[in-house]
Amino acid sequence: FTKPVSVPSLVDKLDELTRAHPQEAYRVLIVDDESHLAVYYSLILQRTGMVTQVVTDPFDLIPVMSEFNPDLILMDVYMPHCSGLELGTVIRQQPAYVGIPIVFLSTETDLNKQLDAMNLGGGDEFLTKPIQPDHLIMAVYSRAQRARTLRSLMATDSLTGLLNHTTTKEQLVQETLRAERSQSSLAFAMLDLDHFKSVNDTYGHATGDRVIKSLSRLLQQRLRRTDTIGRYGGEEFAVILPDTDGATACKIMNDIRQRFAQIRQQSEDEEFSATFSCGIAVYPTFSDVGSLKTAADKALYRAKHQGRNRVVL
Ligand code: GH3
Ligand code: MG
Ligand code: MG
Ligand code: MG
Repeated sequence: FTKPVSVPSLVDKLDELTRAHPQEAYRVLIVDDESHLAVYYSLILQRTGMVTQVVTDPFDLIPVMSEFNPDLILMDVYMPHCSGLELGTVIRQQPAYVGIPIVFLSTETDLNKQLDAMNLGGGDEFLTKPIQPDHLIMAVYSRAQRARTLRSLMATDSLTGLLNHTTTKEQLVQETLRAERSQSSLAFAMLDLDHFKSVNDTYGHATGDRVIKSLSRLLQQRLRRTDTIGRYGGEEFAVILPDTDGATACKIMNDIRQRFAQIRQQSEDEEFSATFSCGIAVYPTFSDVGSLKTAADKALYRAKHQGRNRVVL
């Protein structure tokens, strides 16, 4: 550091940031066989508003990972039975964990061993004990922040900022499980812009893109925070409405359909309107993700067949 960081002010600043967005607090998994050290690091990070979990037995790591869902792993190198290097290798073998930063923290000062930890153990950084609290905070914070940003870029579609196809599908799996657990209903809607080929042919691809964005904005305005909106394909969207029955979902989507048809879309030299068709399927009428998707798709096909610009359940 050329400019020393003052710990109290850094802690206050980060704590303030997390207080404003508590659900966005970084989650740090601390792996160290010496529990007093693990607790010490944990307290330092918690003071900045981060959420931590301590693992002192390396064999607990993998089960805890899937439950805790960490943004970053802070890991000791020398532990009984299993080294941090071996654990790092195991973590990196799981596709879901490839992007999680691993920061090693050890008394090891031999550079070659440190490099091994990064090369073989999949580590992103090697810090040495004892560590200054401000150094620990910054190393963890900056890596967790970058990992979050990358993760959210990978989950979203660049034109609209909506969830992309893969993430929308994952979300449908999660929401269906949640509906099952809470014995509630869930509506899944598929939307497809009508005669979009001719919109592109008549007004150009850039205008077509603006129509896609206008539907994405309208969906974001009209739906609840707890609803999921995804760009499912080029001019196709998927919407997940938790705790919603078929009749309510139809009402909501019909309202959006009418509002969308009224938007004056702008091309270079004229105004026009665009419409979409929508097919809806409801859980538990269709009780697994596969049949929900097929049923929504079939309903969408019927909406197209019956003349477009309509919602079919
Ligand atoms: P239908 O009412 O039956 O859905 O007719 P359609 O013309 O919309 O049907 P189809 O699904 O065959 O065509 C979709 C068109 O949407 C084809 C493609 O050129 C256009 N499209 C797909 N993705 C994008 C995109 O990102 N931007 C633009 N501008 N056009 C897109
Ligand atoms: Mg140790
Ligand atoms: Mg289509
Ligand atoms: Mg279409």
